[in-house]
Amino acid sequence: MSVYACIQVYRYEHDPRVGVIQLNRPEKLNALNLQLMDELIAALEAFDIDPEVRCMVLHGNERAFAAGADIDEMADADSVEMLLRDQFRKWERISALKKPLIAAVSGYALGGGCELAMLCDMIIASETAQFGQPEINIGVMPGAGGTQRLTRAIGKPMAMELVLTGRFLSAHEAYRLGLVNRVVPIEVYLQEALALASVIAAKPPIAVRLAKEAVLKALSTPLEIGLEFERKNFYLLFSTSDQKEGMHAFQQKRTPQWQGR
Ligand code: CO8
Repeated sequence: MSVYACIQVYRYEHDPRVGVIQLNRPEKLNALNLQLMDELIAALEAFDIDPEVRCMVLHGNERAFAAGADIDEMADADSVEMLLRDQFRKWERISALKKPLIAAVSGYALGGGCELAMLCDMIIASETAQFGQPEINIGVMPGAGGTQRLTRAIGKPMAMELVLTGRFLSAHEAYRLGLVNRVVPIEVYLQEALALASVIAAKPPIAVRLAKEAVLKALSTPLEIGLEFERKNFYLLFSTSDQKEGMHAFQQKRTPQWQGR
């Protein structure tokens, strides 16, 4: 039995190296309340240190990935209360995860839901997915990374339009703008994300980890520093047995057997 009230945690049946989390407040379109976020972060961090797990998938249900932070928890708060609660700072722990995290998005990914999807490393969208930062319509603005991550993902003019109008992006628009990796029929969006996770789970895990770190570095550093970081990670991999195995297997024309060391 799950120890969590607002999420379901399980392993992909065809590949137990893939850890899966489902947001599970369907009656509230998976609105991200404090308890759900605490549970989600705890479950992600548990997968992140579980040696059997190599990649993670986060999904909601067909109607909603998540329709935002829970408005009921914020509606009557004042600034000092919000400041002291500082609930969105801990969301950044998701961006510190070492293992890749894939969002499988169907239906609404709005406000904090869009911000949560953008905290993931890749997004697989169903044709029904809708992305948006509609906080302007309830008198506020994005507060969990929307102005920063959306702008980096789709560029200033479109991010500005979405944040200032609250308009939703369709899945295909989101794909054209580079926000999502691919758009697939609703019947297969979760399978597609799980299959992608399974491909990554089969790769040498230390190389995956250092490569993920290096790609993320590109978002927060000037090119020169990012290139230096990349080179150091590349050199570091030469002390793994998986580097020897990978290159020798290539030379010997056989499939490599990864040790994760
Ligand atoms: N919070 C709380 N409850 C919600 C939320 C939410 N974000 N979204 C939906 N719900 C609830 C509804 O209240 C409703 O509950 P009930 O049945 O008890 O009345 C239930 O979910 C179903 O929703 P609807 O009846 O509204 O369903 P519709 O199909 O008519 O509409 C929409 C779907 C368009 C998605 C609509 O629900 C909606 O507009 N939701 C709010 C979207 C929104 O504004 N999201 C942004 C929230 S603010 C935010 O995320 C800030 C994040 C950054 C953090 C920084 C804060 C400091």
